[in-house]
Amino acid sequence: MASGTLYTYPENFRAYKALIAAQYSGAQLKVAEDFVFGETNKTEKFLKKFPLGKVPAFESKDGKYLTESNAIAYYVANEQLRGKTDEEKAEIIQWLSFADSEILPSSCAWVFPLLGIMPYNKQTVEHAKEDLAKALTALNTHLLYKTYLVGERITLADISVAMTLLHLYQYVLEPKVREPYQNVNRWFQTIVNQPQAIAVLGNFKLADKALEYDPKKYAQTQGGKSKKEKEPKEKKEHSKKEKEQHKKEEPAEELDAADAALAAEPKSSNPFDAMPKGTFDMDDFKRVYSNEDESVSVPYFWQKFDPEHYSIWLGEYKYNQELAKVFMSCNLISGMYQRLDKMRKQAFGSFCLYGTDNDSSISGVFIWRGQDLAFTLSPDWQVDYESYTWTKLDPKDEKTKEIVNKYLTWTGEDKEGRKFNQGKIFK
Ligand SMILES: N[C@@H](CCC(=O)N[C@@H](CS)C(=O)NCC(=O)O)C(=O)O
Repeated sequence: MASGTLYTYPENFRAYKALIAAQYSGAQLKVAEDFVFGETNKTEKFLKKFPLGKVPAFESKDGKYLTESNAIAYYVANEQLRGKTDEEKAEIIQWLSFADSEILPSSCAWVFPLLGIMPYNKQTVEHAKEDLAKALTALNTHLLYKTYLVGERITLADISVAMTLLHLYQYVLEPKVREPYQNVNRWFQTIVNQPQAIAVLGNFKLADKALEYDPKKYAQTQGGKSKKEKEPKEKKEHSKKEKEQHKKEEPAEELDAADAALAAEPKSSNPFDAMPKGTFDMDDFKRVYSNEDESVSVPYFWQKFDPEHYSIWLGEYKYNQELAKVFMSCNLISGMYQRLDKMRKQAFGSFCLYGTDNDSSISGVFIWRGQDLAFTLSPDWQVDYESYTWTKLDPKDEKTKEIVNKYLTWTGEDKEGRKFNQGKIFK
């Protein structure tokens, strides 16, 4: 009988496959106690055994190494779980592949933005929901007259598919959304309520209400990092323990899914390109602003600004009372700038932090081509904008001049009289 050590972080749905399989087979599967995700799996010792540094990873008692959650689950399973006939075995492989290719990418694309570990993109999420509806409908039809996916007893097919659906049932498949999939719901509950599954998962609770997208969550977890930077990010509200693990590093599969989802987005041209150019030369102004003193660049801006083709917007952060450390607030600004990267060519911004730790505010101005709120032009630009109040300023109004000049020169105070602390330029 298989016995050995499983390396994983807590509550990893992939590791659950092997842990549940071991409950059926009686395999001695010990979870490595001192494993720290993002540290242990990056050590030379670990990489020597498992070159990709991914988990779950398995080390047998007699020194054999195995990766890939499905393979580990197979190894620790018994005959019942692996299927008895060639036909059953083939069907089980079919369902394992179905879970990995028809469910997992869409589940990640839907759930991860809600957990704040991937940017929200309406199109991508809608696409994922459509794909999942197809997969769940197929599954529902298959389960119409069947208790289990393959044969008459639980197999690895049930365990793997159910574990791949875990996040969906946990976070988004609220009663109304799961209603069309009654057979899948019944089957899923049968699987997660088996004593062998309860021993691993505890009592699993289906979502009462779908998680809602919170733009602040992603903005705060990302700080100044770009979408594709593979650096530690905080994850979600699972359990405290898991949160600690995830603070150390984001699972690559999540990043891979994030990248896959991003790659699936249609490549759109820059929405500013379709707008008339006007006479204001953004690059020229940026050059002057960077190289000259503000006593030169600010008058230069007003002299050159073309109000017919460009607009000025005041942005005021809505959640100032939640701002804590100054450096974290500055991260919010630079994070927003990074996520707006594609706007750079036709936009300029200056945002400032006023006040000190635990008593501060963020506000600033953007100037861009066109007369509308630019963030609505591209789903890529919508991560942060709902966290701010945006007011279009009238370029002819003297008050606008005062406001813009304050942000261009990084002087003055906020509405509550907090002093200027730091500023960041978007150019
Ligand atoms: N296909 C693999 C995926 C494993 C995987 O992506 N694991 C993630 C965590 S769930 C990981 O260890 N990432 C760490 C890294 O890439 O550095 C499986 O099913 O086991």
